[in-house]
Amino acid sequence: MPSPAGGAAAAAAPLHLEQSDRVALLRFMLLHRAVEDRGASLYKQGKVPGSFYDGRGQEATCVGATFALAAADPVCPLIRDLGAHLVKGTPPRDVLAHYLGRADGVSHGREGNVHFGDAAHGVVGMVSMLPDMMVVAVGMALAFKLRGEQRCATSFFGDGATSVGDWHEAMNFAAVMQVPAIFILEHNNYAYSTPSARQFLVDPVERAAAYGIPGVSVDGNDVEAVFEVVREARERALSGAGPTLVSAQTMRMHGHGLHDDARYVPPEQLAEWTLRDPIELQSKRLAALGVDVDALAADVKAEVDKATEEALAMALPDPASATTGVFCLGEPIPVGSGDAPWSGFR
Ligand SMILES: Cc1ncc(C[n+]2csc(CCOP(=O)(O)OP(=O)(O)O)c2C)c(N)n1
Repeated sequence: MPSPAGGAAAAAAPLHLEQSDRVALLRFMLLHRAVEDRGASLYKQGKVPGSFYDGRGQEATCVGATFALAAADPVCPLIRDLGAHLVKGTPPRDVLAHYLGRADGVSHGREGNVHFGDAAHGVVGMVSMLPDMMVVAVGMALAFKLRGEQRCATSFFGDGATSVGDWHEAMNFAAVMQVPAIFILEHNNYAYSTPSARQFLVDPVERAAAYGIPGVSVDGNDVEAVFEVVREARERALSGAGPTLVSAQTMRMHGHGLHDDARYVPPEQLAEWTLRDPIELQSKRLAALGVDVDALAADVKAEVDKATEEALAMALPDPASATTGVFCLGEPIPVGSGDAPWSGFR
């Protein structure tokens, strides 16, 4: 049973985070939620084509994990992980322009929803979340190992994805080759309408040992705890000790997408997890340290208001350009031109 936000865990000062880092973690979670809320409202107004997915309630997992990575470490986020894009450096305006299908959005109007990448910032575009990106991350990690580069590759996936064969192949191959990979299981209790109890009897974090991989469980709604376990996993990866499976316990607070009202989720379960809201938890922690969290939230809102206005003013792509920019021609864009926000990298 989760404890209420702002409980005993809030008191412990994190060893590797300065106060500015702790504020940045809250800021990225606020941005994640604000951009998605805005995207959802634009979707309901009919301005966002296709469908719309979000990561409400899971912000701490993608933000905390990505914050622990260097600029040169690529990530493979899923539809729940907008925070990973934001931490890596993709601006909110470009994300909103992407939702709106604008020519200057991240995919230049070529893709919809949250299936986008941003190569310059080290974010790989999603193929499928079941869990093809894990295989892609293992391939990147193997390349880093063969080239002797001090980098690691991170892949996110849900509990449903652990039932697919690719998951087992990726776990096994990554372990055998001891590649510098970090696997982040977003254990959010549902895969579409299938609860975890119908997904597996043995928790995937316990299966990790069978592959020879350390499995670490973490409170996925505690952004600082997620940061710390991923920071350790990265150190392990870079030291040559191979991959880590991090299982972040969290909750999908919305339906699979906006088209899904999630009537199959018991209201008591949502009520229980509402008490563990990751933004509330970090806000209470920082307020206790004297941080003006209301001012921070107002600042984020103003940033998203401005980004929305700018994105709405952008042009749609020229239909004549529909077949250009779909495939990579020429040299791929080098990963990692963004800044890593964690003070530990400065
Ligand atoms: C090969 C394939 N089959 C089905 C889908 C449709 N689909 C997308 S996500 C999803 C459920 C994913 O559940 P989980 O892995 O637990 O992630 P969560 O949505 O909970 O974050 C399904 C069935 C897909 N994208 N790809």
